[in-house]
Amino acid sequence: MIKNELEKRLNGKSLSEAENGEIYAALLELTKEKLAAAPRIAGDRKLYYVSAEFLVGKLLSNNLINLGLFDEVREALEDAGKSLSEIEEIEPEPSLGNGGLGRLAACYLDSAATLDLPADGVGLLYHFGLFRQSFWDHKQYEKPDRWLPAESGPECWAEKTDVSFTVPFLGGAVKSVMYDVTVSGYEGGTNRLHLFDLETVDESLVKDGIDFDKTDIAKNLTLFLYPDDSDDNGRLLRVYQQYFMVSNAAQLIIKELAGKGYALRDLHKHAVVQINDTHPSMIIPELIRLMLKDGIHMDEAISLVSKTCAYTNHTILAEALEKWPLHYLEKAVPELVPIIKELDRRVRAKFDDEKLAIIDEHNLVHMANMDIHYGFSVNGVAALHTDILKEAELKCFAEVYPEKFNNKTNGVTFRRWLMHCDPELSAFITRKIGDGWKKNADELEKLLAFKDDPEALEELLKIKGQKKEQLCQYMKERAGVELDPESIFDIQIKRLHEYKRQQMNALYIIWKYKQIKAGHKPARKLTLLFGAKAAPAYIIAKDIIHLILCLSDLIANDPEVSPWLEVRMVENYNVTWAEKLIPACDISEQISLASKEASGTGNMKFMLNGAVTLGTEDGANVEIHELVGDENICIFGKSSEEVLELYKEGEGRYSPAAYYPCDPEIEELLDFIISPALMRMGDPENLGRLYRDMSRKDWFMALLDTKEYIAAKERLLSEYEDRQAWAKKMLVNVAKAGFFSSDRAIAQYNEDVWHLK
Ligand code: KOT
Repeated sequence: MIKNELEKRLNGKSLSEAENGEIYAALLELTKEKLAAAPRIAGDRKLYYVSAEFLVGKLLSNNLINLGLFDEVREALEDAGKSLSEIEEIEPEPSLGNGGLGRLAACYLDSAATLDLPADGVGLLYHFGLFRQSFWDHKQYEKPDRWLPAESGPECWAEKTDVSFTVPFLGGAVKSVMYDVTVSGYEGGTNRLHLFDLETVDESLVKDGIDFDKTDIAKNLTLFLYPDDSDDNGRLLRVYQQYFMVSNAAQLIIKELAGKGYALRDLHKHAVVQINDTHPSMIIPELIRLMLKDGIHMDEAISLVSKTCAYTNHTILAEALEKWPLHYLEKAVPELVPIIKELDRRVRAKFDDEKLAIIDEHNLVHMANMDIHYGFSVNGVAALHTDILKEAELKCFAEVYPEKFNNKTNGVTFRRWLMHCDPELSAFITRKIGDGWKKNADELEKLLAFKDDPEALEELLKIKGQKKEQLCQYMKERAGVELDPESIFDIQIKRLHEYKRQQMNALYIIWKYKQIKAGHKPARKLTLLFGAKAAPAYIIAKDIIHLILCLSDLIANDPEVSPWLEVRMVENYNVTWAEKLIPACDISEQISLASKEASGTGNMKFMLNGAVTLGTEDGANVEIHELVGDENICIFGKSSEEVLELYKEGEGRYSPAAYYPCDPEIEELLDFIISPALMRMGDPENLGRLYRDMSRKDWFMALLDTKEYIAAKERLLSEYEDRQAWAKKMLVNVAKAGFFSSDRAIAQYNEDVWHLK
């Protein structure tokens, strides 16, 4: 009995007497014990998923679900007058990731364990995760987010091990400490997430805000996730971090290989390394270095490592493609430089094409190029993205290595993103089609049998209503705002970036505001919800937040408009917020400039929870569109081919001048940004800068699709009023979401790339 097991850990108190904090500590201890008792997944060949980010989110419920204990625990707590969801609030969220790339890594660990594949994650134990965001005076402020337990407080999921490595550092060496987080599979065994920390980190370097002394690297190496890379110290620190991560990973891999009694020469038979974008790319020269030290010759070392490493590309954004000045590497990783130079020399000897070089004529080291030459697999993260890699960005590489390129469309774990965040919808699905879908997501298609069943559709609408009510409650407690659950919930949650075009959504808000002011009242109130953090040094992104917060306030204080329109941006958007927002969503905003969003994974989570996508033909939206058909998604905007054309030099090149000031409708919207009403409320510097940027530069072409976007959104809003027809769209979206299970994605990686079992 769970109740007894918990009370054993409550120092004589009963469940009903205990405080939530005590119950949380007891649950953590009990869950850890159960995890320790679960079988460790083993096999002759193992995957190491190396990533600078693992955005795991809270783990208590996730682990309880995977252990099959969730319902029992929830009921035992309920009987004692306690609520599991309130207890969950106590758990800190480890924000060890920025967004999609880190969250994907977490979903993949969950699925690998579920599919019984031996696959461990390797990353860094940042003492401070992504900054904590707050709003004041319509602006973002950043504070450090320390997630590790206090000396006296309850433990956390990461446990110190006695594994430690020596990493070369500034002519000397530093020592690492490995922490392990147990990763549970759904009703399965366990793998590990290994997070490396530096022995000598000094948290007191962090004073006020997120700034810190970046010079003493032996004391600050693992202090922060992605330190500010806007200055040289920050960028150099990033190289040190990456090297510390991959040196530990390489040493761990070699140690485990030896532990199993295999020779280093057999590395590629027993280990495969997935390089999660280029942050871990230095694992290639580091593995080669360790092999050379062990007496293996360069030719063979290169060949062995090339058969072990596979690379995933997550973006084509030029500014995100890592190119390190050689002199940085000479300073931070001098022992790798001769190896990287040798790798480049071999490329140059083989191919007469500057574009294929690793070290370019400006002495910049192209990390992705090294991965492609010296890895055996290169994959994009959605069909369109992989096509763009093959046909544009990495065309010259695809021509010389066609066999290396493959697509692996992203996926998300349905345990967290359906079973946990929407138990009501999960129960509905199980009532209708049984629970086979939990192990085989394709079975969700069986729901299509209920497409014309008015009762089932009615139930679905009711569940959405419940989730909206729950969100309203949460918003009231958290943010003190009262939303109208009868209104349409239109949600855009993702990092703030110009290519994701939150600014285009803001132009819609201006348009709608003006419509209402002009007396065109909508059929129903519309609630627009945003969640987004802007990188601390990303000025325009912060200006866009400023605009949205000003609009939010303007509208809330206008009695003519506020009954029909509400705009809210949640503070400190994170995984926990996503779990509350996604199930309550009616309209999922996926409006990136076509070709720019490699895949997106929020789009999948929304679809799975019965939201209808309003989106461009970008990333995985393309695949969502193909699956659900025109009827069940709202697509608008220019295609990726058209956009890529518009970026080319010459006559057809994009310019916002084509829309501003010559299109009076667009002109009116942009001018509103610097209107007296808004300038009084906000900061003229921020608003002015954003206005100038959008009207003169508009690098991510928001104006290109604005009118089509407004028309598409209005169409979708009117479709919402036919509730039966809308429920049918919801049902088709849920039914077709099976493809986006990370179980499918991981099975494909295993089949095509890893060959683990
Ligand atoms: C960040 C820095 C350098 C290189 C890549 C990134 C990156 C890419 N961070 N997040 N991404 C996102 O990855 C997701 C998972 O594949 C995608 O769904 C999303 O479209 C990327 O933007």
